[in-house]
Amino acid sequence: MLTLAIIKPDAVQRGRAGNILAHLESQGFVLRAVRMTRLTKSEAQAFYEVHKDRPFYASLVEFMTSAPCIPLVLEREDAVAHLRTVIGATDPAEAEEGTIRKLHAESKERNAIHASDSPENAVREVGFFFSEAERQRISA
Ligand code: FUP
Repeated sequence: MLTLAIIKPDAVQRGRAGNILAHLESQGFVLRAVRMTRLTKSEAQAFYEVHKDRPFYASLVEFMTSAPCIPLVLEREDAVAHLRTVIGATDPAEAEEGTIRKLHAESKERNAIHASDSPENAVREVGFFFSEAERQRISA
């Protein structure tokens, strides 16, 4: 099973990307695709559209467009649920010890990593960042 993660701009800028990739691999995730991209405002707005009426939306979009991020496709048994456990709670103050957000996040907004929250969203989010040709390569 596949899921989508994003190493967010805060973690890239603080030099945590390699550490986070190693953490993911140590938890049994196999890296199937990687990009580095700087989201445009309209891309960030579209990616987080589900939150468009929330008070934090504009700030979240500004943060996600502030520097490059690293979208990843990861494979593992029960990948979506397992990755949510490995990243920890949205707010690092509430995240379990040893989770990626506990180890690397600065705040609820600058929280180091995104992970798809359902199998349906994993499909949507892999499609958001990776082309049809790349998805065919991944599943070949
Ligand atoms: P998560 O699935 O854990 O990334 O969390 P949500 O889908 O609830 O939120 C998406 C992103 O919005 C979070 F990663 C960070 C941001 N956010 C805030 O900045 N403030 C909040 O109060 C809640 C979320």
